Amino acid sequence: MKMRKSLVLTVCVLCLFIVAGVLVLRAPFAAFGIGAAVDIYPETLNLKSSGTWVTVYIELPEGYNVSDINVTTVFLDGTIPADSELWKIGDYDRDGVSDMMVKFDRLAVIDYIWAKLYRMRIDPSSFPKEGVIVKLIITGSLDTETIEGSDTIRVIYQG
Ligand SMILES: [Ca+2]
Ligand SMILES: [Ca+2]
Repeated sequence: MKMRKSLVLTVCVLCLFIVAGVLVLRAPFAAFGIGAAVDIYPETLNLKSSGTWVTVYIELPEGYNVSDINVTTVFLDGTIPADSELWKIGDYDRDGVSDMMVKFDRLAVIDYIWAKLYRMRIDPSSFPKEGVIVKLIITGSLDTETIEGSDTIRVIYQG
């Protein structure tokens, strides 16, 4: 009887360790999300441009399907939502890996980038001729997991 009690206790303690271990191992992945490959166009964005969209292509690692991305969860820098209608699954770079194309309102992106630049003390009067490299983060969700990826573009102020 005593043996059995200690056996039950040992099993319980082991289970606790396993549960704790799984939680610890899972945490970093949950925090950062699935690493997505992100390509943002135009690669050089003129802040004076009058184009309608900023286009982003998202690829996921093997084992994940871009069609599972819920477009209403896709945001640029956690601030600007992707257009909920204008998305498409394809293979824009013809590498055999499916990608999801999403579009962001270009004026909203430009406004957001200006706010970012002002924080860097860059304004229209002090804009560097060669432009400024800006990193943008794209996030979104599959059913239960989050995805995250980033790309850099060059912003210029010309014309
Ligand atoms: Ca790129
Ligand atoms: Ca592709």
